[in-house]
Amino acid sequence: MNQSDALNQTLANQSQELVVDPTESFIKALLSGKKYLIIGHQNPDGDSLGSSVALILALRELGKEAMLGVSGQISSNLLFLLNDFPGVLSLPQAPSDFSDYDAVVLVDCQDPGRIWAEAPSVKALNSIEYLVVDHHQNRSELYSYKAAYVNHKAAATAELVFRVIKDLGVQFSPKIVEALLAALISDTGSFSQANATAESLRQASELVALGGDIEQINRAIKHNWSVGKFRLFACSLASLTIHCGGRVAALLVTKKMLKVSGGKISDTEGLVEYPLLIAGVEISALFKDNCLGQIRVSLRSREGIDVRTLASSMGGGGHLQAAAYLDDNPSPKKARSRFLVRVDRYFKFLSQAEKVNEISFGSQD
Ligand SMILES: [Mn+2]
Repeated sequence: MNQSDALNQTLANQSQELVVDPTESFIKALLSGKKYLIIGHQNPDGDSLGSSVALILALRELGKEAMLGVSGQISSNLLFLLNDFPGVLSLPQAPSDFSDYDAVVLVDCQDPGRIWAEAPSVKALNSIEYLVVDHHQNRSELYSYKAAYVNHKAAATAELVFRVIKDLGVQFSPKIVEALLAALISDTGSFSQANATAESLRQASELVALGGDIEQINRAIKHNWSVGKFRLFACSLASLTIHCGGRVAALLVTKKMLKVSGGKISDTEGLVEYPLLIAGVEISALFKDNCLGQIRVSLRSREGIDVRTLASSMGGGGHLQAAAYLDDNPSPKKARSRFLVRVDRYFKFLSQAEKVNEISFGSQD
C-alpha cells in the first residue's frame, strides 16, 4: 500500500468509527426524561464543572429541567461559570431519595465514591441507575450505571459533552461555548499537555470560531486567585522535598497550612503541577489532608512516566500522567513516607522491566 492509499484507509476507518456513534444509547437514556440532576465529582474542577454546566444548558435548551448538584467546594476561579446560572444545589450528602429526578448524570467520574465519601450517600446513588459521561479509565463492571459515554482517550469530559450536545441538536450558545472551552482549557493546561488531542484542538477551534475567548477564559481561570489561595500555595511550596535522586518531588498540605493561610482545600487545584517545573523531576506528588481523616494523594508525571499504575497499586486511579488515591494515614507526612517506599520499588521495577521487557507491578502493601 502506498502512502496515499494508507492515508485514505486511515480516513475511511475514522469515518467508519464516526458512523457507529458511541453516544447513541447514552443520548437515548438522556432524552427519556423531563427532570435531571447533573453531578460532577467532589470539589469539581474546571472540566467537571464546565462540562456539567454545558450539558445542563443544552438540556434546558430542549425544554427540560436540569439542576446542578455540587459536592464539596468550587474553587473561586471557576465561579464565573455559575454567573447567571440558576438551579445549583449544594449536596454535601446524597439526597435521601432521587425519585424527584428522571435521570441522574455523573459528569467526569463514574464512581459514586468520587462524589461523596460517606457510605450511605454512595449506597443511595448505587441504588439507582444513573448515567455517566467521563474520560477516566475505570473498571466499569464495578458500577451500576444504566448508560455511559466513556472514552479515556478524550482530553477532557468536555470533549465528549461537545459531541453529546451536537447529537442533541442544540446550538452552542455563548454560555455553552464558554463552559466547554473553560473545561478543555482546564484539563489540557491550556492545550499545552500531552493529553491535548487533535479532536480537542479541533473542537477548540470551532468554539473560538463561535466567539469563545481563550485569553479571557485563561485569565478568569488562572489569574483570579484569592489571597488565601496564594498564601496556601506559598506554605505548601515551602514544604517541598526532593527524593529518588531528584526524580520525585513532594509537597504537603496540612490542616495547619489551611488554617494559617486562610485557603481552602479546593484552592489546591493546580498546586501539584508546580514541582514539574524543576529540571529532572519526573513525578510530582501532593499529600493533602482532606480534613476527613484521610490524605488525598495527587500525582503528576512527565510524559513517559505512568503514574496511573502507581496510583492503582494504592487503590486509586486516573490517567497516565495525572492520577490520585486516598491514603488512610492520619498525616500527610506519613502518607508521603509510605508513597516513597512504593515509588522507590516502582522505579526499581521499571528499570528491571526495561531489562526483561516484562510488566507486572506488585499489589498494594
Ligand atoms: Mn476531566
